[in-house]
Amino acid sequence: MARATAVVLLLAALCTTTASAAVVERTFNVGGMGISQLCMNSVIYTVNQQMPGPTIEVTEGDTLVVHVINRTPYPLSMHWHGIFQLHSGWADGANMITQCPIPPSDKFTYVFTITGQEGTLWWHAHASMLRATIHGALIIKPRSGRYPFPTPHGEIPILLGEWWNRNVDDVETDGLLTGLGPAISDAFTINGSPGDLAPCGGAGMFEAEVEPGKTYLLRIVNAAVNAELFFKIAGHAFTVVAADASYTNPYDTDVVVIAPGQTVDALMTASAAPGRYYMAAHAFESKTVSNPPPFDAAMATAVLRYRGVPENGAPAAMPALPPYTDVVTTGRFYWSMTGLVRPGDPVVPKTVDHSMVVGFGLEQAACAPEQSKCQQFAVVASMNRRSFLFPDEVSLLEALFRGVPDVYSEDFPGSPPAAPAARKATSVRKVNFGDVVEVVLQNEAYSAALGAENHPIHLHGFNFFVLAQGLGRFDPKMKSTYNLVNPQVCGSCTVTWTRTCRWGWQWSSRCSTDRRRICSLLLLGAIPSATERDRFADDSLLDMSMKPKTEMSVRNSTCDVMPA
Ligand SMILES: [Cu+2]
Repeated sequence: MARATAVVLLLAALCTTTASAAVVERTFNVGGMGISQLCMNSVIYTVNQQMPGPTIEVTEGDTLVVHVINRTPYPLSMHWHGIFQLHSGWADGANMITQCPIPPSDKFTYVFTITGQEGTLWWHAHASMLRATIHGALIIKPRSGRYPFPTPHGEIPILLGEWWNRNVDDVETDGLLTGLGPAISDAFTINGSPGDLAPCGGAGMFEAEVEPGKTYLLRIVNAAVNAELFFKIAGHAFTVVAADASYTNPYDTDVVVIAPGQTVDALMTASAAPGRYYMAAHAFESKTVSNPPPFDAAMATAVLRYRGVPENGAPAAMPALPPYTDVVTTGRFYWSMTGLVRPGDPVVPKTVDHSMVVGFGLEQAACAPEQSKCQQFAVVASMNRRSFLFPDEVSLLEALFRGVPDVYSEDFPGSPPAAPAARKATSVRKVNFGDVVEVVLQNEAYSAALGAENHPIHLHGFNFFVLAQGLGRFDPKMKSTYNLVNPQVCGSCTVTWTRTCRWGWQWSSRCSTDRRRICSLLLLGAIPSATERDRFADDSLLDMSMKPKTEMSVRNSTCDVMPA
């Protein structure tokens, strides 16, 4: 009896320190904003006239309600990158995958609960390249109020971005017409500003103030569209503690390598002599060809200033960023990470229901008739020789739940076929709710001229365990080296060459480098069995799609407006 009482008291104590779940409601007005950047006046599209857009901060377990009002000329959706979307697949915000895009002058309300995730994620527009300027951080605090590391004195969000001097939708359209993908960007940005070293300085610069001796949590997001980036701060080192809102074992480094879509949480102690220190980011270029195409060699800068040091004080020290092609530093960073396993955390599934090998890469294809600026060939990305074709009348999720025929085919190959070239298809792999899928991701060089390059692979709505990775071709003997104990958990992992991943069930996996969007997407449809569909029948999953909501625009099963 005494023991039972003690347990009850302990539970009561825990309850008093744990805030109850809240509903966090925000309104996103997506529209034009004038900006002066790189000595040019342009109109870009942003949320609430901010770039980066507003940071959303929630506590694990909260429900987030975001009203998105589209005042741009483009159909778009808003994606909550890395959120599990448990029972709320309709709110994932991937246009034509989980919803029709929100037409211009229309609105849509996203509702979802954030369960079992802590750390840094982000949100972005999901249509054309609009996410270059329509994005922001999504920070999930632990409900207990405690981190698995010493509580930092403060937090510094660092959103790394990519900037074009042209309308980014035009850049994307041009990339489709030439078949070569979008033109390279004109600058990189840190929290929206290229910094004072950009051409025609004075373009603005982010500055963070720190107190000597205090430790800060940097929440770093790569919101660039295409570029993998190195990030450093002069005179300071980091301890990585999380990536993609999954805790890692502490990893000490003085450089962060981060691919589009990824996030890294890193502790940094202000232990240098009081002064002003540059933060800097530039591209990591992974292409293996001897004559690589041009890339954006710009460097973005920001400043870390110690409290009491004048803003225009002594010159800030500059960090030595790794060379653009430094594969050694990149490999060390990506391959050193292991997952922090705490009691109650998901463990690596020991049995596998589906084993797949997915070969992916870029190849040359004939110019399509509509590619009016295409000269010799078009670049196509594929997974198992399937190049994803977006449906144009109904989203995949709606087709699944309404049983709309002929929207997709359930024939995505489980291993690379002998086909000599990629073919366009809306091809999915059917798995059941609760199935465990193991995938060997094999980076391929299909074309000598295009070679191979790193590709970040992102699972919408799901994380995966990274069991092994290496250079060259996957060897089944590697299975004996799988890390089944504390593998890194990723939502957006970079595949340098091969990686083996294992996860529960999921909607889709795609390259999150938008340049390849022309291109490739493997869709693994999580198709619930009849019983599971019954289980879902009364919850918000169906509710969001099928039933009119007064504040939500509701369309019939045909998407009226396609993204450009
Ligand atoms: Cu995502």
